[in-house]
Amino acid sequence: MVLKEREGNVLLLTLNRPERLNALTGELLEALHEALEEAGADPGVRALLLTGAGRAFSAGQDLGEFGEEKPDYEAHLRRYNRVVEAMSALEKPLVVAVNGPAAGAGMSLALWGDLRVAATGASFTTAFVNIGLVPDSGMSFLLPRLVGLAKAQELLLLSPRLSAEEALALGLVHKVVPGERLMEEALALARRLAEGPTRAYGLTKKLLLETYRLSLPEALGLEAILQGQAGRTADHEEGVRAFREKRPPRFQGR
Ligand code: LHQ
Repeated sequence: MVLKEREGNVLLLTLNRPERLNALTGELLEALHEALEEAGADPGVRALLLTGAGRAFSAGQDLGEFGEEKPDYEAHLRRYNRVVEAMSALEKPLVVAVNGPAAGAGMSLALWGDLRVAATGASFTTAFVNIGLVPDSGMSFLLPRLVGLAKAQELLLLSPRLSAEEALALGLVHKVVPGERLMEEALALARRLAEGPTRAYGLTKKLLLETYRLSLPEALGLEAILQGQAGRTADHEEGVRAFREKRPPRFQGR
């Protein structure tokens, strides 16, 4: 369901139901959650890369999963929320390589990447209203923060299918590359991040999430607390030493 490959300090995770456009099932979400938790606890993993097998990134919830036995969606969403919480709480950078269509909760998962690279043929559609549902998997939280309220209203109420270039113009992705170069580019980015100051990345992610709901004095206070933590890392010492010695830093992720 989820392929795991290690490349040095980078963990590559691949959603692997290509025959169903990597549509999300309870089983796949469990596997993804487990992989994220494992990666979070493994000091050898310093960056992650998430992509989809085959021609899609993910079509969102597998609409064929439930049949007649449709579960209560509120309960079912706990599986999604565990994944989103694991992605957002991951104290390591997560690159997402959007290789094809990303729809519904599949688009939400793509957006939870800290850096998002798309193939030219990729597309994004919120899809929820098409089947009479509300945004989930953090989409209602993240989308207005990424693109602003007005654009989020449009994307959620009308569900247009955005091309990779349109997604780039909106800031939904950071870079668009030809499909055949997607994994090479995304891996290069993940490798670069895997050589960086892991603790500072983790704390930066935390700040960017937390400060949205804080007042300015609270945000300044949290910055000071987390800067205190970053200031006690070996990587900070190494960064300053390397700067003084006019050489590139050798960060250890500590
Ligand atoms: C699919 C799917 C799919 C099954 C394409 N499932 N088969 C959370 C909790 C609780 C409840 C519900 O929801 C959620 C969160 C959500 O994610 S809700 C949103 C669910 N996703 C969608 O509504 C997306 C539906 N799919 C699409 O909009 C398109 O298929 C996309 C944009 C993903 C891809 O478009 P195309 O590249 O044009 O492919 P296609 O539409 O021709 O689909 C290919 C096949 O895949 C087709 O089957 P077939 O047997 O005709 O070849 C589709 O039926 C199947 N498929 N999405 N989510």
